[in-house]
Amino acid sequence: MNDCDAAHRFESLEVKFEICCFWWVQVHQDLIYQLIPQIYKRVFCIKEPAPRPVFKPICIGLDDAGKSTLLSSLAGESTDDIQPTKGFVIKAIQFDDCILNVKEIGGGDTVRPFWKHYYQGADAVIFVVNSACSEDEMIKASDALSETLEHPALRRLPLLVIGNCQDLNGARNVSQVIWIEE
Ligand SMILES: Nc1nc2c(ncn2[C@@H]2O[C@H](COP(=O)(O)OP(=O)(O)OP(=O)(O)O)[C@@H](O)[C@H]2O)c(=O)[nH]1
Ligand SMILES: [Mg+2]
Repeated sequence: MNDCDAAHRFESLEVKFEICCFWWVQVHQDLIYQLIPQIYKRVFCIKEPAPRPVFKPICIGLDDAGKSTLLSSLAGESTDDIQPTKGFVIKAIQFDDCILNVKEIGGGDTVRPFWKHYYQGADAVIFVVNSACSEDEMIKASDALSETLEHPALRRLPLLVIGNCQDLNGARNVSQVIWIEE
């Protein structure tokens, strides 16, 4: 074999090798895409964050209690253009040690009769009350909460009552908002 033949043979082997590599990359594309981030993390010693538990509380309260405003600010979102909640919305709130997927249910007179349809799957109850509201509104809120807690799906769940609107004149303090009977 002369030099010219050897060079030609070498070139055709090189082409075959490239075709093989190209074919291998095509076939194993998905595997490569999965491996690249893992290799990157190994090389730069990036640890996977520990999985955080996810909780699914419901958030209820009369309309205008400030549920959407509160949840949006906890989620780091703007509170500039919040509209009354029709039906329900789910808001994901990330904490260092857990994630809350909070289901906020609108508190208007026309929505409240339907609250019970949204209780399934809840693992806690957050009740928001406007702590500066009138005495009549406070009684209405108390009645709504008592009725809600009688539902079998919620009876044994942890309860958090939030006295919102503490910046307003006449806002009640914690002991004035706690009216729940044992
Ligand atoms: N001053 C004051 N106003 C608030 C506060 N929280 C909410 N608001 C105002 O109260 C109004 C009603 O707030 P929303 O967050 O829509 O109330 P909501 O409980 O979600 O009402 P629904 O969705 O209709 O049940 C808005 O105009 C808010 O800006 C607060 O802490 N202080
Ligand atoms: Mg709302």
